[in-house]
Amino acid sequence: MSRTLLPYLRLEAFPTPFCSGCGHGILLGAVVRAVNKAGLDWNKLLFASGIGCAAWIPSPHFAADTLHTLHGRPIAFGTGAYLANKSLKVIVISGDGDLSAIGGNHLIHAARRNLPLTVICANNSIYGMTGGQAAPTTPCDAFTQTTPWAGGEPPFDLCRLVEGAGAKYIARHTVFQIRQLINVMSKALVFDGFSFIEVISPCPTHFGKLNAISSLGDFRARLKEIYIDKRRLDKLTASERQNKFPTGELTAL
Ligand SMILES: Cc1ncc(C[n+]2csc(CCOP(=O)(O)OP(=O)(O)O)c2C)c(N)n1
Ligand SMILES: [Mg+2]
Repeated sequence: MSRTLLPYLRLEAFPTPFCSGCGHGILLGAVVRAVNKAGLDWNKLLFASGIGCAAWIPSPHFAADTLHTLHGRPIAFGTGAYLANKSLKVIVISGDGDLSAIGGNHLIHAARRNLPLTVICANNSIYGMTGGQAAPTTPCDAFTQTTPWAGGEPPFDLCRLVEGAGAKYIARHTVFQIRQLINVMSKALVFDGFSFIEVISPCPTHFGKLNAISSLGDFRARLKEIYIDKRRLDKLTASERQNKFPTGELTAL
């Protein structure tokens, strides 16, 4: 992190609680860079998160106002804060479980109502903090603590979910695509209306261990197979596109 960005971090909160190889730390750095790139005033930001590993990204690490709330409820808290003070820029950062399982209704209705929030979903395909249970984002063939037989249920495509609900700025990247990720996040942060960024983040401790992905290099290779630039994906046949997800700026209306 460059010296000019250090004032935006609470240095006494480091090192982060994230496991070795977890993508959430990369996302933490990317958010700081994206806020800086977007030219936002840190004194007018409110970061809201729920409960989970991802919810620790803003709080306690960012030197801004942060609300570390209840599981599934960061959008509700963020909406209330915005209504009380419309000069705030509210940025929700939370996990896939938090935002699409227990908090799934808040997510789709925030998109439908075009609330002026930026929601950044750290999707590690699992409930990380509670020990690796299946989430609505867990691929069918993945093993988890609660699906030891794999062959589970089909996952949500979170970007299509919020698109269907009416979101007008939607993008997805993995934490391995750091420049692209910072770029779309900085655009989302100044978008006039609801914006949604899905960030694919590896969880070596639970997802990796249960699915025999032993190194970060293996994670990267696996994610490269699944998350493909939307222009490249569009050229594949329907059967080749199965179980693959587009990356990039997916909707910008
Ligand atoms: C009402 C309620 N239900 C369940 C929990 C337990 N719980 C805490 S975090 C979590 C899941 C976290 O998964 P995710 O949001 O994907 O974040 P990650 O840890 O994977 O980053 C659950 C089920 C809780 N704290 N509160
Ligand atoms: Mg998760």
